[in-house]
Amino acid sequence: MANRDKATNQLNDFSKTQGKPDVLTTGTGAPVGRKNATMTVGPRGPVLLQDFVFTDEMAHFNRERIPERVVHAKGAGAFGYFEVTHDITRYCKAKIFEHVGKRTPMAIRFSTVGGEKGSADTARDPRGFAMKFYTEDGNWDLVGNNTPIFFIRDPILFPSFIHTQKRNPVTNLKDPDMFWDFITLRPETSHQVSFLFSDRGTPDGFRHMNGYGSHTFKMVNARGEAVYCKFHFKTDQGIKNMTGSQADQLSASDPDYATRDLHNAIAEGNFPSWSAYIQVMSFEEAERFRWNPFDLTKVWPQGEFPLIPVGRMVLNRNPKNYFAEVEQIAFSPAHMVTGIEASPDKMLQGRLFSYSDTHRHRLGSNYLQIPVNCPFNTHRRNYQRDGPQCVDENQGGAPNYFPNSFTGPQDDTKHLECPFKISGDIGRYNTADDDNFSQVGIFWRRVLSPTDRDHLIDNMAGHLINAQDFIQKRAVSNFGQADPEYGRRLQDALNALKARAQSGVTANL
Ligand code: HDE
Repeated sequence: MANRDKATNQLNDFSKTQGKPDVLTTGTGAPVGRKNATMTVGPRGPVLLQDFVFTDEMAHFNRERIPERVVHAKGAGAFGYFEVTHDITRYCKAKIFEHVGKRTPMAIRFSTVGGEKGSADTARDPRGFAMKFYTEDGNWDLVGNNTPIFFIRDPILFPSFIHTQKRNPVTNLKDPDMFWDFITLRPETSHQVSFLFSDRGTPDGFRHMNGYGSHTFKMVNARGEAVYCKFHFKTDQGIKNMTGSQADQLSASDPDYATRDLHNAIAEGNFPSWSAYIQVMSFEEAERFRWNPFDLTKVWPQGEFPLIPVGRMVLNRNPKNYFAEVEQIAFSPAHMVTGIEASPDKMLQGRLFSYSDTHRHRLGSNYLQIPVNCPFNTHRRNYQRDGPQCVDENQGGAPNYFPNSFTGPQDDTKHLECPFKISGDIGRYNTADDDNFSQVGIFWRRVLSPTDRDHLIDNMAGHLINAQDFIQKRAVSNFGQADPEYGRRLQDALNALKARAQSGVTANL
């Protein structure tokens, strides 16, 4: 018998937990006499419209698919807890950080970005790292990636950027011209693109990579004092990446490699964990900082803003049902709790609108009533009522208006957001020429090892060679501004690929 890992053995393991099979029923709970025979006139006759067993089954089958996520369609989920290991109440009053030892149940979904729901989870792509903490003050979603930065710094570019990561609207094929035309016309992408084409762009599964909130957020303590912060989740399993060729092979031989690896690790009791840290910046430091501290294409130097330990995240349960708990889980950066607030980061601000909007499209206006999205560690008490797929008690007999004199839920000023002063002229500020290359140069010279640099050049040239020459030239110029060696080596690699292709052509003459 082939290697029967825990994932392969799921049905065996399930059936061992069951007694005798339940009676089969229709969707209405009516027991079914014979499942595998449609009701007909005589054995050869036509089917009767009265066959509810058939129409009930077929009608539901026709409606099984919901829209996949417009990005991050392929993903894997797990459940566990967040445990506080260090006191950060000097910065944050959020219940999740209340005291050392406190545990908060949580859910996570790892994902790729550009591929469709059935694509390979070993693709060269950032990895989604979306966490939902079921706190007593409601659900807190920290919807991050495995990179501390992102391609762009202005949200209005996102739909166009994603279009270039997907398929050409005519050929329905991935298109290197689209990909590199946008990337090279928007040089702020250079930092994340360098990360993407290094071996960090092909992590070995989901357990051996870090996670980041990426954005700057705001933390508020019990005295109403606020600081800016960033969140880091460092894998306790150690970083492990694949080379481009290893990832390519797995994309063909086992496109669900990362999903399977996560499932088996948890099923075997080998619970993956991450150590959580924050970086903190005061409002005064932010005011004086030498670049925009809310610029998502840049990191905060850890030499200036050291990592402060907070806690650990442990994943110890697989989903009971993928569609119920992973396809339907709905994260939003706007799902914040008392003590955690948004910073002026434009990309975060853009996301605050987008996620709940996309869930209402994909899951319906009552998506927060779906069990995995329910704030089960507290309860939802408000004046929202009705709407399609309203499946809970719709808040029973409580008044559906506010204010009221009949014990409807009341607001409480202790949960007021932290006031802050801000001023400026309203305008559409072009950020294209903010510093796009300094941190890319540091990444190239100080963060990457010599082997990492070799792999980055090979991976990037192998993809860029398929774009048109004028686009290749623009790419070489951009990366050359980050570091002259970076640009030169990329050009050399492109020349070598062209020479090899040429010799292949002449050899065939
Ligand atoms: Fe997303 N992103 N995003 N994104 N994102 C979505 O919401 C969006 C960005 C991230 O496992 C969508 O449910 C905008 C940064 C993850 O279910 C959508 C912008 C980061 C996931 C959306 C960004 C992320 C998503 C599509 C630019 C890391 C998967 C499906 C302003 C910090 C969550 C959905 C899951 C999913 C919008 C950029 C991470 C369309 C507008 C930056 C991990 O709402």
